[in-house]
Amino acid sequence: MKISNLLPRSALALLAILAVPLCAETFAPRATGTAATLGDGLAFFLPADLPPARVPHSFALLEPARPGGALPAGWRVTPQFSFSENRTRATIAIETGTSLYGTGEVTGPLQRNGRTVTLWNTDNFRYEKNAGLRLYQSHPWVLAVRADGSAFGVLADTTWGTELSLNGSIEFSSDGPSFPILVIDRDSPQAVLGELARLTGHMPLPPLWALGYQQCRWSYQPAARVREIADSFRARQIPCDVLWMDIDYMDGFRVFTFSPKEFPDPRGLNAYLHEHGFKSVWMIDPGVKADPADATYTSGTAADVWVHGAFDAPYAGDVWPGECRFPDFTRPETRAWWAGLYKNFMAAGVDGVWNDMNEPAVFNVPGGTMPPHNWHRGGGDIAPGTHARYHNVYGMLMACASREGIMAANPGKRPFVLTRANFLGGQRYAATWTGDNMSTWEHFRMAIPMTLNLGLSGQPFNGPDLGGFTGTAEPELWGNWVAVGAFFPFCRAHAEKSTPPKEPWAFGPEVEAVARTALQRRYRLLPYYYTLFEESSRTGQPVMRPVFFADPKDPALRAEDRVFLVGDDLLVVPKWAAQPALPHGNWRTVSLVGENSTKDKYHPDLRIREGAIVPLGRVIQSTAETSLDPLTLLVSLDGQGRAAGRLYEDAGDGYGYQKGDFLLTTYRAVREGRTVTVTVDHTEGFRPRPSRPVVVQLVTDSGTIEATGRDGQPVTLTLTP
Ligand code: NBV
Repeated sequence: MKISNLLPRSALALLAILAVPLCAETFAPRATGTAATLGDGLAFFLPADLPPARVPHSFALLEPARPGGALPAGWRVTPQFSFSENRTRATIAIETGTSLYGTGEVTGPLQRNGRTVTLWNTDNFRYEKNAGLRLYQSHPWVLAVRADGSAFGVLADTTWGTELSLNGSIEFSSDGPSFPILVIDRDSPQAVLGELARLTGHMPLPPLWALGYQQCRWSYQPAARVREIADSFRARQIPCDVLWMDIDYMDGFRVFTFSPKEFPDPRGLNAYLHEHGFKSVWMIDPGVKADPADATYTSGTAADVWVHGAFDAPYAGDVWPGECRFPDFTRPETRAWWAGLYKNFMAAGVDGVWNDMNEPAVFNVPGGTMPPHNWHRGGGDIAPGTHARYHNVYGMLMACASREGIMAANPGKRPFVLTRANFLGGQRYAATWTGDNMSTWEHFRMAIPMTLNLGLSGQPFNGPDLGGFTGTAEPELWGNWVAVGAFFPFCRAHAEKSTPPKEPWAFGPEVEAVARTALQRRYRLLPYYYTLFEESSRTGQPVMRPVFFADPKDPALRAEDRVFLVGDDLLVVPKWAAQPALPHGNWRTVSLVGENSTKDKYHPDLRIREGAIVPLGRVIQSTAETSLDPLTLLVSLDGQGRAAGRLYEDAGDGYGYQKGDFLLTTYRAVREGRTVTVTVDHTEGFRPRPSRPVVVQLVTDSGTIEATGRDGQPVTLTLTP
């Protein structure tokens, strides 16, 4: 019999917490025990005290690492393991001129050199705790771009609380036991991210509606207010796809219930929203009210699903509903139980789910989360362990179970989950937003590098609370934020309970018009965004990209974090970005809905790369409408008179695309003499090409030339001499 079977779990928890201090030494280098290749440009390292057979389950990696033979000669990136001050460390040297990125959800600039963050998922209202150096998610991951533009990535495969310091080197210093280091070495940052996604999983293709504009508030209540908001969007002709239901729709904050007073007929509300071209997303928190009259609580108790505290009893902590129990998502049985709860819930016509407070946040306790010695029972590949060990993956496992449940409830539809807490690899299960930011210029500007760094950490589908969650948004700020925020991958405005209204029309006619134009720009670009999301779901490339992606060898672009790229072909230059570092080449300004961004005070300048073709749709009010009639192709020729670009289309939802029901068209433009011809170069997928008109808009240095034709047939334009 194992000794662990003889000890009570609470004693085991204590031992686990003490394990590191018990073997405390002052600084002690640890020999590397394993340094092996995992494939081309991929290496795996373990300190000597962690034999391969004892490597714990990886939450980040899709497959356990299988170390192969010796590292190739000339391998450049090798960690040094050490132990000091009761912390296990791995340190990786960097060459001069190396720029560091990633590190997950972080405040501060895009370039992370000289920064330290704490990887410990934290409910961090206004980013005030710990000066914003720990937030809701943890990504033990750094992307390093060398002076020559080649790049490597370092992944520390530990779920324990970790300090990640980038002061002259890359150092992971963990509260927990020794951990593996994985290194990806490639000739570009894009190739490193491609490999990261291969190892940790790709973002699954979301439904098209999730790319539209989304309006949220804590909370729109009662149901009649939600209808009013929906009606206002349509009456004012401001495009919007999704309305969000925050916690107040619940009955006394009991998850999986609807307030009988304020939301007596959720099915009716959802039907109304659907009739008007909206989808709805509803919040579900992890804390389950300890209420013997509540079905979730009684079924959870009967199924023995809760995280344990002292004396092997379910842990009790306070959140919105008062005293709560917390599902132990490390247990497969708990995840199955949780997933099952979504069947009835989704049957009310719910389209998407929002998992909040899943760090997990607990009120009125030190640290704002459950105690580190709480006990998770695990199961399957997951060993039993303390909360200190599993804290950082609590939200990820919850999102995973939610996703499973939604998929089982609606097997024909693509799931949409938004989660606040997550972990490296969590893009497999959910999109994310950057939590409780403020309606300030500082937070608005910071949202750009935050979104970029999450994208450089494997999570393409993310964005901030547009307009700022807490505080009063001045009209000029909200207008600027929606004008730039319209280009973020996840595009949702939100507002804290006590704040003045933050809908697009709440700031007067000028800002309302700004919002309309900004969102019309996004909606015209949706075919391009959808093409990028599909690409990202296969390649792991971010949707919103830092400008240095245009030329990783150019040192001048490395720190630029006001301007950003959407895909490779569009550059977004905010009004307030003074003397931005821009990539070389002729990036021509485009106007999508008649805006003049060079003169306008709000709208960022939108520029197209020379050599690009960007597909556009019509202005629509939601993705329930058909957008590609006509299809517009925005063409900007390079110096050789050539351009190319792609358009991905499918049913917008469901899984037909996995069986070939999609159409991926590569369009090409060629200039010969004064004639420019745009043709379909090649296609993939079995979806028939819709019979539709096509408008070609050739953007030149002296204006735009337009020609029309039928999609699939050559369209020619004549350049004026
Ligand atoms: O559910 C209420 C809020 C929500 O609106 C917000 O987006 C989350 O980040 N939630 C946090 C709980 C209360 C925050 C003060």
